[in-house]
Amino acid sequence: MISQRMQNALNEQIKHELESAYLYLSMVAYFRAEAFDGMAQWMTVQAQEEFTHAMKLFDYIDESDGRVELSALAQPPKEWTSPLEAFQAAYQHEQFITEKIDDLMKLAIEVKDHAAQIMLQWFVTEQIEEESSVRKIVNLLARVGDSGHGIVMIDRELGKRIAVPAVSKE
Ligand code: OFO
Repeated sequence: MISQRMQNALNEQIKHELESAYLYLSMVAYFRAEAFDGMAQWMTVQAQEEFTHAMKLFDYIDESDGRVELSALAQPPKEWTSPLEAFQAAYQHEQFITEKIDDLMKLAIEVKDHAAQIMLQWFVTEQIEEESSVRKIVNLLARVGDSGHGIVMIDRELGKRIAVPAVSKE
């Protein structure tokens, strides 16, 4: 059975993952309003992925004989001054999430919860990819600037991202 401390910390992470989804959905609304439909598509898939992260933790707590508790979500920002600023904010957010995952892993080690350590390993690896994919977009946007042909090409490219199947519980 999961310890109370680990359960509380994982419930807190469910909130962070849902807030990630919420933040990225707010970016979808911003990109659509600015007619960057490709970026909106990319962020839609990102938000969907964040929901699967939350559900992975949800299922884990449930299967470990714990109790999921949901908290109120913070309202995300609504406006950014440019696509670059939005993706920079997404990158900073992913760095924040990586810190949270690292804290969870430290706790799992401290309380000798081997099952949680194995489950969290997936998130440790995932965060490398999460940071990397957003960082690459930030770098591209910084290179082309906020207008002109370059940003149209990036928007078109990002629009090719398609949803991946939900993360398996196995
Ligand atoms: Fe973006 O990885 Fe979850 O939050």
